[in-house]
Amino acid sequence: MRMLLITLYYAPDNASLIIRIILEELGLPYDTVLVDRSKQEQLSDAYAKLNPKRLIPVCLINGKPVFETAAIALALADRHCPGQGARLAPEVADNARPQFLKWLFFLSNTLHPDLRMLFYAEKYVGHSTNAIDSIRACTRQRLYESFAILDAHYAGLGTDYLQGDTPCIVDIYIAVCMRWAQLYPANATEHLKCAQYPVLSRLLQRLELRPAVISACQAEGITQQFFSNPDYANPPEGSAT
Ligand SMILES: N[C@@H](CCC(=O)N[C@@H](CS)C(=O)NCC(=O)O)C(=O)O
Repeated sequence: MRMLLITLYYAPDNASLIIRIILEELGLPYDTVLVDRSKQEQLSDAYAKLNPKRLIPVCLINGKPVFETAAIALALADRHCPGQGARLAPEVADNARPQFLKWLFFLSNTLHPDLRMLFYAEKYVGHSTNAIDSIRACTRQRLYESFAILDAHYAGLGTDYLQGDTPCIVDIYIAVCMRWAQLYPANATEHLKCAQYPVLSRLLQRLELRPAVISACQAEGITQQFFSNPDYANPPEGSAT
């Protein structure tokens, strides 16, 4: 298969972390470009040429910008080479593919947008404290329900990972979302408690032992236990928010 030239535009502990873990798991060579959020570089005109919504991540794949985390994740996972790195998505003709896509789209269309509403409430309802508190309270309940749906689904699988004994991009996406839900927004009085989702907790604990996950998290200043008992990133460059 033709070689991919990959450049990941990232900020530490942002959605780009999902992509960095996937790249490490796939064993693909890649470059990174820091988008420094302390300087709001994601809002620059140069960045808008890569992603008109000015969101992180963007991944240049053979020189063309791809945005939307799930699209990047799937595009990369589908280019897996047998015998090299982990297989992170069932093949198109695999009977497991529809179920896999269902959960991937659930994450990108339902759970991840709810996280955004929690973290960036002011972008949805303006700056009134009451409105922010109110949307955060509703969104938190929806998120807890989504994690409970995932926990119940994984409980019925009989395997730690969605597809069996090895992880796929859905498992990785869930783990990073659960990490954030336990930490952000940093000034919130309430955060998700991992222990309330025992099956997902096991998934996170298993994932955080993987060398690819360790090297991706360490590169962004994220220390153990990355997902199951997380702490804020202390990155060597840039900032998470
Ligand atoms: N739908 C987008 C959401 C990405 C997203 O929310 N990125 C956050 C960082 S994790 C961001 O760019 N925040 C900066 C901002 O909203 O200005 C995706 O899946 O890639």
